[in-house]
Amino acid sequence: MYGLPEERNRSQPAEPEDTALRDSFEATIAADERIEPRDWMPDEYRTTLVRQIAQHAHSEIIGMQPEGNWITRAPSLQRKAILMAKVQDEAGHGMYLYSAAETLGVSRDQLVELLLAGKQKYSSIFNYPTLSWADMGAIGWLVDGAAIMNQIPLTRCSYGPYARAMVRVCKEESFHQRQGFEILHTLSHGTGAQHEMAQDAVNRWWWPSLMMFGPPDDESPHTAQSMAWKIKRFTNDELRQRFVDICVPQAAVLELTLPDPDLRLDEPTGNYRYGEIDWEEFKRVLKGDGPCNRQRLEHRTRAHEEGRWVREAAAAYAAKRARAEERLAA
Ligand code: BYC
Repeated sequence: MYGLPEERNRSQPAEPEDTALRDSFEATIAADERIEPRDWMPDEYRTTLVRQIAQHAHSEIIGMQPEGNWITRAPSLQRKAILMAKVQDEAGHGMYLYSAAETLGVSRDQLVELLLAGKQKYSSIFNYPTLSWADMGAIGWLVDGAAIMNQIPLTRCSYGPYARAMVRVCKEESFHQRQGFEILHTLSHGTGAQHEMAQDAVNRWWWPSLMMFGPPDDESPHTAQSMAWKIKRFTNDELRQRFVDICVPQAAVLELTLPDPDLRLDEPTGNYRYGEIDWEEFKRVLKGDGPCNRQRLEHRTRAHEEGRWVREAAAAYAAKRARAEERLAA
């Protein structure tokens, strides 16, 4: 569907400063049209997209672990089937995203290597443990809810393949968010112990969910340029605020409390003001020192090694079929 990186590199000018190409790129962005893989783009635009899309893809794949942990312990067959489907969806999202990144001239293998070497990030949220079944509800409601808030604007991202991948991802995330809400609703309206379990999960996932949106705007090195390129449509703080505003009434329906004594409605703006986020914790998790960082990467590395024979067998089979087709065509 898309040009191979080698092909595209040949068609690109040796001099990226070529003003006509740069002007055409800027005009496309200004007109709110899409940049496509064969179009000329500044190196920094390409690098930013690879960084963000790769981090996003890795998050989907590493994000399978906290929930995968509960598949064998789901409280009913129906819950188990739903959770399995959700975790499989995350794998699918990872695949669309690696494919979108490949249109920028990097291979999935390269990106996976960078992840396993600790040279590319994945979302901070997946470095927290899932301690009870209620965590499946809190992840769906809060983590998938935050993900949708961040990803819906990405369907309007200036880079075509990323924007298109986001359309389907968002539809599936929306189902994930509702299933999480439903799990929490069932628990919070169940026995006293179940209500307590739901509240405990929300207490643990609330603050890390707010961190998912990234550092505050005045400490976010990439936001200004990504907004100018229309990769990001809203800043980290804008999306975080929208998320808080949506969650407050939903928490009331769930009959659960958000663990923030400073949360209050600011009448003039209609926004909920929230307390101080522990940015030191966020930085620690990003540096690899969160509760589950080591475990997540070790698990991913092991799964990658154990899956090597499958990748080799699939490649050998594809080569064999290609040879057979060549023979038939000759
Ligand atoms: N965690 O200048 P900033 C899901 C990094 S998965 C880790 O604001 P940017 C799901 C950032 O990369 C959904 N790192 O950056 C799956 C940058 O790093 P560098 C995951 C973070 O890119 C399974 C540095 O901090 N969603 O839904 O403008 C089960 C400075 O930040 C985080 C996405 O990936 C973080 N939370 O904005 C359930 C969305 N925040 O420069 C659910 C796509 C920031 O050192 N990504 N950093 O490399 C984005 O929208 C943007 O990249 C961000 C950050 C808003 C996250």
